[in-house]
Amino acid sequence: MNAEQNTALRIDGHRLLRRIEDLAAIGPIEGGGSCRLALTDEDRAGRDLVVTWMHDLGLDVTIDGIGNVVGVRSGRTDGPPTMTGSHIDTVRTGGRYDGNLGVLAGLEVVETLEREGIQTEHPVAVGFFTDEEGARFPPDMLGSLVYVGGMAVEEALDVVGIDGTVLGAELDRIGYRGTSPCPGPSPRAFVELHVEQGPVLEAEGVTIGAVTGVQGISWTELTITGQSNHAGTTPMDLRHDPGYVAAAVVAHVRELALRMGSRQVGTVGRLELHPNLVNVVAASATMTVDLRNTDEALLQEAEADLARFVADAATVEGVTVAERTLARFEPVTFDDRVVDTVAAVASDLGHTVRRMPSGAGHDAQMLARVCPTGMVFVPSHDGISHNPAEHTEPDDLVAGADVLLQTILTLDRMVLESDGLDR
Ligand code: HGY
Ligand code: MN
Ligand code: MN
Repeated sequence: MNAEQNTALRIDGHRLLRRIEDLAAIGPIEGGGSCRLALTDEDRAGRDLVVTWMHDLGLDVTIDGIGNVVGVRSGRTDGPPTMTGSHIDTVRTGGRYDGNLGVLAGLEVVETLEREGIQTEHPVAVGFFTDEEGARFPPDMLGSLVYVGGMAVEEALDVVGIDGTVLGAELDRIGYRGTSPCPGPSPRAFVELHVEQGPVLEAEGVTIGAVTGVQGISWTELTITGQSNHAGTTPMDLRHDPGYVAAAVVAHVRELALRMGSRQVGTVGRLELHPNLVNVVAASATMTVDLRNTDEALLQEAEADLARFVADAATVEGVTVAERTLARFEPVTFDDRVVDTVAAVASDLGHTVRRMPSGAGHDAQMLARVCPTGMVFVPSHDGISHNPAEHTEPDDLVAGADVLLQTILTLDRMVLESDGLDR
């Protein structure tokens, strides 16, 4: 089949939608979403299902030392593959498309090439990375960060989760500590399909996002320690109340983000008091602050502002604060050749398309460290995600997968840096 005939190729939308349903049925939660926190039994079951599909497609499946799973379809030549993929772990209140769409659309790409008997010039790889969400074991994008050599696998295996478990032990428990080396082999190019998880595409009536990059991410855990005391007998001027400081930090994060404006966002997603009882002034408060900005200097400014506020509030209340960085990634810009290809393919397929940055973190931002990388977005209804109500129209899901297919075929015909290198 020649390149022109290839452009007529389309994925099997019904099979894609069916597989999304099949995967969503693992770890189901009320409202139609899924809970498959990284390295839980539900994550294992999801992994087992996708690995079965990979084997059914005849892919050469490898599992590395942090549990990343990659299936490779051979090309006419050997060497680094054109790679796609994403993640299948979810947050506790996950939707059915976040991550899953990118992995299952990747399988669709392979199945379409198989169905049509197309041999690509280069191998094609489809992968899912461990613990992209970072909600149980921070940081987020942990598996892909290890894959590209941004974090030593030994360090990652020692990460302690929010539930007190150790990542390596949980990886062993679910049977997904593989033998393939970390870091993994760099692909020749990487492109990830993902739901936008924001309101822009739907609001503008655009079907495809050609993603230009990912904003910077800063996750900090604060452990505030005060003096536990009786709620009734302790005069207000004698209190050292970590709960009060935590509440002040929550209010300050909102005020800081609004004051900085532009693309600054700030979130306190986790807040736990101990002993968390109605008649006890808390002994301690543990909380997380998620700050993001597309501009690194502004993100640093937001971090410094937060640190000053926390220090001042702690001094006034007479409490101590221990700070721990859970994740810190600078903004990432994707490769113009991949971004341009996504935009051109989308237009050629007759879809409306706009370039845009990503508000959410993605495995692609890690792969961008080692190869030309880009992403394809499809609209999220009402911009909702990390919520079981997450929804994307079936036609948009299929459109995204067709753009992914044609982008991979276009990249396959391109000459890229790693082509022809003796590996
Ligand atoms: O945190 C994020 O943006 C991603 O969902 N892991
Ligand atoms: Mn995701
Ligand atoms: Mn997510």
